[in-house]
Amino acid sequence: MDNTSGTPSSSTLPVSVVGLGLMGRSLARAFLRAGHPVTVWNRTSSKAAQLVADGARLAPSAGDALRSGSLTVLCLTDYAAVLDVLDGDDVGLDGTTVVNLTSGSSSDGREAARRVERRGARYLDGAIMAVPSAIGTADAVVLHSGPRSVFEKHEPTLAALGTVTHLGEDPGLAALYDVAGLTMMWSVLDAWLHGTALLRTAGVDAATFAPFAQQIAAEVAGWLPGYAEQVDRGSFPAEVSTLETDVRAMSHLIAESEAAGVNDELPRLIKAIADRSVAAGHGTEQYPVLIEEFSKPSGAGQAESSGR
Ligand code: FVH
Repeated sequence: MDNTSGTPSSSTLPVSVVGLGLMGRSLARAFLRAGHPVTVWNRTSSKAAQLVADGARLAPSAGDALRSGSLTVLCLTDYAAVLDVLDGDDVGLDGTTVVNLTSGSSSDGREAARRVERRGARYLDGAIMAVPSAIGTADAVVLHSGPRSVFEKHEPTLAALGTVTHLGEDPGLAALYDVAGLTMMWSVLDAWLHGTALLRTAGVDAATFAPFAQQIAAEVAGWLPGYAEQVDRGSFPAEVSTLETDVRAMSHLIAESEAAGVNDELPRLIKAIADRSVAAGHGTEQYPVLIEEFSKPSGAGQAESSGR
């Protein structure tokens, strides 16, 4: 940034970090490395020792930390802890900017935004898609949602943490993307582990299966943009195979799992969802038609297919 006007460059803007657990300490370290004056506060002050040795200032209270930064990053266990801190006696928020990187739900994020903005502060909610050691590198993806103008103003500072993105004005979006990413991650890992369990019964080890599994995962990932178009259009013509054909293959998967003596809960769940869709008349359509099953509460789908 041009600094000839006397305007502070982004790296000289003071930043506060409240919450110095494993993640909070990494965030504070990244701001220090980027050249920011950093104020820190933690309920257990001893966790600040190394950061203070590295140049951070330890605030005597959370309120002091919130007054000291051009923005304050919160990274606490959960939203209950966030409210404990923000509702503290000496905490005034008027005119401050709070970036809350604590994990929580979309409603937690929206509620925190309402409370903070009501007290005269600007608020961004966020989600960290990285481990502490990645913070400060491009591999650390940090999602933000809330007013775009607030994000744009602080983006050069937040960029010290990694690859930062703004998802939209709704403060609940960061948490929603976070959990959408988690459902992808655990579903892929569970599928790989189930496949690994099957192959191990024939003496094939996990390392041998892994490259094949990687290839399948990459191929399926390539289908997503086309399938997303079908979902957004709400039209699911069978271009490659019908859901009925997929359901027959699901039966083979269950039978193979039973015969091999491995856990069959995952294929049974997969087939139960597809069976409901076939029963609802979608057997000749393509797989993404299952969005209709995923878009209603679980009980509703089960009740319909059992005639309840
Ligand atoms: N660590 C990670 O890899 C993940 C990556 C993805 C995102 N998470 C989220 O980041 C939040 C913090 O996680 P953390 O790993 O830093 O957690 P801890 O090391 O357990 O630190 C928790 C800090 O919260 C403070 N705290 C808790 N309750 C209160 C409270 N009522 N009042 C004030 N502070 C509170 C705690 O203070 P202390 O116990 O040291 O006194 C720690 O500073 C989290 O949302 C992850 O999901 C990290």
